[in-house]
Amino acid sequence: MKVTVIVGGVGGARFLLGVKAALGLPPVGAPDTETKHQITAVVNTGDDIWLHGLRICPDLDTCMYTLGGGSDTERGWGQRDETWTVSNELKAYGADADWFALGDKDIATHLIRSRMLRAGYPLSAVTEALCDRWRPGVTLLPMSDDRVETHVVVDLPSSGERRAIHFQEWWVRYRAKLPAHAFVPVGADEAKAGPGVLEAIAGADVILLAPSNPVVSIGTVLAVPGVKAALRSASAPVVGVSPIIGGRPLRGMADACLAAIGVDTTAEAVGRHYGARKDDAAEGLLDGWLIAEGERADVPGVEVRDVPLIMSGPDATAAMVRAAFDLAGVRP
Ligand code: FO1
Repeated sequence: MKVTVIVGGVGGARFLLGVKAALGLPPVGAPDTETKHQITAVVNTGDDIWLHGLRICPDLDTCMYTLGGGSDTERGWGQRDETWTVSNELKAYGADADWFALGDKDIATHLIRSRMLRAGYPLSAVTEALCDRWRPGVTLLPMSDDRVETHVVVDLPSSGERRAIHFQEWWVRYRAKLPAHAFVPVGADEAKAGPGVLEAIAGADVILLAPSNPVVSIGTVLAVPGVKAALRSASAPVVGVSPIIGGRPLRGMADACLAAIGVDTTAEAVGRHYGARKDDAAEGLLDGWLIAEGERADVPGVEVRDVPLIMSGPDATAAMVRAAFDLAGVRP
C-alpha cells in the first residue's frame, strides 16, 4: 500500500514511527526485506534556517534521526548522546543566535548539507544522500527545494516595534510567548513543490495529515503552490489526526499559533480549519478526522471518529494509524 503523510517535526516523526509499525515494518531503520508498502513523508521546511553559514532543516532532520534511530527521544530534536563543544565555543565568541543550541554530531549533518547545497545539489538530493546513512525506511521529501522560511510578525519586547522575526527565534528564543500577529511563509508563493511531492499525493492509496502543528507545519506545506489542489483532487482518501487533545496541544505550542490565526484550540476547530474535501466552497482537505477518545467534534462534511491519540510509543501510534486506515476505508 502507498501511504503519503504530510508532516512537520517532532509530532510528525513520532507519527511516522507508528505508520511503519502499522504496516508491519520495524519502526526504526529500513526493513531488510523487500516490503510491498511504500511510505512517503512530505516534510515541512519552513522552519529551516541559515545559521553560522550552515543550513539547518529541523523537521527533515527530526524525521531522519527519529526514523533512523539516532534521535534524542526526550528532547525530540537533534541526535542522542550529543555534546555541545562547538556551540559553547560559538557562545564564547558572542556569535549570533546563542539561544539556538547545535549539537556537535548534528553540526556534521549541517556541514554535509551546506557543502552539497553550495555545490548546487537541491535539498531533495541532499536529503536523499543524508538518508543513505540514516536509512529511515520512509522516503523523506522536502515540501519544496526552494527556500521557504516561516517568519512571525511580533512586537519586539525591547522596542515594541512590529517586526517579522524568523520562526526559530520566535519558537526557541521567545518560546512562542510573544503574541504572533501573523505567520508569513516567506518564498512560498514562488516555490515549486519538491520533486516527487505532487506524484506522492496523486499516487497514494491513503493520505494522512500527521498530528503536527496545523499552522506552521501542516499549514506551511499547504502553502506550497499545488499541494492543496493535489490533496483535494487525489483519488486517495485524506484523513487527518488532531494535534489537540483535551483542548490543548500535547507538545509544542500549537495553541499560540492557532490563537494567532483565530482558530480555537479544539479538535473541532482545527478540523473545521482544514475543512471538508467534499465542500468545494471551503476548499477543504479532509474526508476523515481522528479526535481523542471520548471527545466530540462536528466537522460538516467530514467523518469524525474518536480513538486514543496518545503517541506513547510505536505500538500505541500504530493503533492510531490503523484507526486512520479504517476511517479511510483502506486495508494494508
Ligand atoms: N529547539 C529548542 O527548543 N532549542 C534549541 O536550541 C533547538 C536547537 C535545534 C537545533 C537543530 C534542530 O534541527 C532543531 C533544534 N530545535 C531546538 C528544535 C526546533 O526548533 C524545532 O524542532 C522545530 O523547528 C519545530 O518543530
